[in-house]
Amino acid sequence: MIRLFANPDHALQNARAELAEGLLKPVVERPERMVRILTALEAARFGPIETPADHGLDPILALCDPGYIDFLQRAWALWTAEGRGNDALPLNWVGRGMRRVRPRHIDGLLGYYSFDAGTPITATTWQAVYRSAQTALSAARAVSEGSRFAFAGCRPPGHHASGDTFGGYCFVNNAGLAAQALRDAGADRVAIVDVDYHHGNGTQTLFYDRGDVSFVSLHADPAWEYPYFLGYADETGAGAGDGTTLNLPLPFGTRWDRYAEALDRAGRAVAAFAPDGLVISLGTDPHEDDPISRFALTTEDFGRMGRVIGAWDRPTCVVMEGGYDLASLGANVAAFLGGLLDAAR
Ligand code: Q9C
Ligand code: ZN
Repeated sequence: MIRLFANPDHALQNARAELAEGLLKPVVERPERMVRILTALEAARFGPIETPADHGLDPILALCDPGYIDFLQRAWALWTAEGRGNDALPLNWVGRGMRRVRPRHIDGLLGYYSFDAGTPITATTWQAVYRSAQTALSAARAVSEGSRFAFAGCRPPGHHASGDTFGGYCFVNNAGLAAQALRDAGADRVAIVDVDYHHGNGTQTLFYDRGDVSFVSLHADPAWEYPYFLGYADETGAGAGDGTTLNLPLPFGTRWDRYAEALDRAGRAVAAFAPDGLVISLGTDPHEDDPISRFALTTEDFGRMGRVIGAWDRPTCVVMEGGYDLASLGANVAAFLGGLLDAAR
């Protein structure tokens, strides 16, 4: 049995452009993505799509820097106070030799709290982000109340955001909120497995030194792919979290055979950690037709992925991350969830 939740305000994140390849290009993380996912889920008849409950700001503030959350809530007002009406993008960052101070001007704050120029803030971004977070919290609640599976149709996504940094179309780490919610509801250990094409740098950072939440990620080798500055195989955790991070970088062109081997390694790590709950950061951008990615999985492969992960046999909260090929996106998510359910029968 699976419960499904979707962000009713996802369309409020509807930005115009991101800086890419030296140009302002139309954003690829757009509302039509969630329309496609929900249409496919309805067609697959997994069950009703529920409106998430409001769990308030407290769980967000428990995982994130309050100064950062305050910035997200006020960024648009500070931006428009400069006489600007277009979407806000950062343009300046701390370089080597400079100081990691918190500036006062909005342009300084945007750089202080971000790591790329591809993640625009609009008038209604905070509302969309807040409700996306509530969607993940509601799915985690469903799992902790006994549902074997839950799906959080989060938009905007979250896995590139740490507790104080936005980037990669992400602002608040929805998967991290779900993992912490499972912990707070009584799970002693939670594993997060991230199958988005891009490394989940924000999630890794949030839990790097924690022994109670492990992070396992399959992604394109960051030596060649975004986010470039995290996600290498030698990052394995620190302090109490020593050995609880596992990065499995994969080359461009990766197909199911190679992916399945890495997923098997991920499964062995999860089994060894013996978690009481599992959070899956589901990106469908490993699909062969994804416009910004270079893996070669098919829709059928997402079904295989779901069956493998379902066989790990843990209460599982699936949190939506990336995936930008509108034609296959809905089918890929439905195939993955169908695979999970097949494995549990
Ligand atoms: N020309 C997620 O999948 N770089 N984020 C895109 C496109 C940023 C992806 C470059 C990719 C971020 C959640
Ligand atoms: Zn991605």
